[in-house]
Amino acid sequence: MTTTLISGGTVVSATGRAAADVLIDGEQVVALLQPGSELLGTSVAASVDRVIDATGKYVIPGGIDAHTHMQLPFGGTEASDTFESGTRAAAHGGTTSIIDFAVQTYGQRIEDGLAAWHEKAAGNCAIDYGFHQIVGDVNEASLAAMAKLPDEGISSFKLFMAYPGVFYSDDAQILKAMQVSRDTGMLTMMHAENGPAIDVLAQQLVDQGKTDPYYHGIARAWEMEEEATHRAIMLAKLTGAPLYVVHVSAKQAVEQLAWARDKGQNVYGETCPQYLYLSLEDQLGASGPEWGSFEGAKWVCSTPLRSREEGHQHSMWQALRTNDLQMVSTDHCPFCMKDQKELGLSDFRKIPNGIGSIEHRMDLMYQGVVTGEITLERWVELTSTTPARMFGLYGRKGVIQPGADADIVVYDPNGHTSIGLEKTHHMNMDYSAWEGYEIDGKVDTVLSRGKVVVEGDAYVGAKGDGRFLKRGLSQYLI
Ligand code: DUC
Ligand code: ZN
Ligand code: ZN
Ligand code: ZN
Repeated sequence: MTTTLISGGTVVSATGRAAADVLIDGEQVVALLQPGSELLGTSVAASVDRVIDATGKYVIPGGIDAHTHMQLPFGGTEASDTFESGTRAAAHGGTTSIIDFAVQTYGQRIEDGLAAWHEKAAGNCAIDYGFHQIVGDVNEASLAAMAKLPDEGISSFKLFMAYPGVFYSDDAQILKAMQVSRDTGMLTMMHAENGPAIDVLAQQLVDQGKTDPYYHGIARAWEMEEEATHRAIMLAKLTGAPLYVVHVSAKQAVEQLAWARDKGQNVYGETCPQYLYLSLEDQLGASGPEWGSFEGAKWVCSTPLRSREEGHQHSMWQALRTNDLQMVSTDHCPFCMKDQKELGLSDFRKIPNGIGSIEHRMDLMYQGVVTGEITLERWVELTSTTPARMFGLYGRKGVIQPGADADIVVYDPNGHTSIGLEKTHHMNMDYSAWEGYEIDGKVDTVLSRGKVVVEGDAYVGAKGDGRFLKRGLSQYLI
């Protein structure tokens, strides 16, 4: 087996940092050593197969993006990244594991939806991958199938309070699914927006001729997120289910989560880079030579971008510091403008919802370290360690310690990353939602289970390197 030493760097964990060399044997970390250590009179560096020089750089556990949608069927089209292109872009950006959402559509058996997802991913991924299960049709057969998912290594499922007629669950269905969550220890993940009310508001806007992308965010008012978050919390309280609210963007939704946590409830939340950096005002002002005011379609996602004037972005950063929100995922759900987003040219409701960010999450969050929003350790915690613990991967992933998979990123704080379609973009999209963003840092080297997959700007891994991750129950359960 190949032995590797990552030498001279600063190893950063969720709880601290130290100068240390990381010794890897095959796929796993075997030791953290004093810099320049010797073994039986010989330097370790001289006795390994390969040395990666990390002098002046950070050595961190590889990023875990716990919310992605490769090849998701949505609005009559399909998310444009395949498991192959999406996981390769992830690797470029320092993410070494994803948890994607297997989909059960309405009328489909969960077993069949899951099998189809395995088929899409198997043999195609650049990095390790796990699944959550979207339950799009809560019925008696689904409830029975859900209870067996932990045996398959799937320890979380997602329900939607939005998208009536597509993925939507009503309160009765949510209650029953949450009882399965309570009984099995599976985490209930919730898309918390009041879909039926949003659909009425959206119809009224369209009837008034307000069809531009901007109105997507007006219809999906923060009150709809706050209300649904509260309802999800109360149903979780009643049933005793552990709850994880996805893509939180409204400060009022965070207040609901903080309130429930203060009362001792097992409730967690994630936000995404778009809710930290981008705003509804940016979307309103967006206009370009090719798409005019339809330019705003690039940032149509749900939950939507929120008003900066109302202070949502500020509140999301704050919640990441105070641990009212525990992690950052991307909700990577890319669509091209051509042929995909443009389906909604005359009606914002027909724009497929989603933003592609999988490649930039580690960089965008590192920029929060540079600007003083979060500490270096919190960066690692939000992007790797907590995702591992939350979704039953910790020990193998999310930490650099003996026995852990050698999923490691060497990150250069003196490097620079210019984000843009013509620059560092590897996602299968014809635009970047992050065009022009400048990051004071750069992914230098990425290892996935001991194998170097990214070196500088070059991808040196292979399709099929990534394996399916059977996950245990959340290590946050009490
Ligand atoms: N939100 C998105 O933006 N895309 C896919 C599904 C979702 O909930
Ligand atoms: Zn969602
Ligand atoms: Zn999603
Ligand atoms: Zn790159």
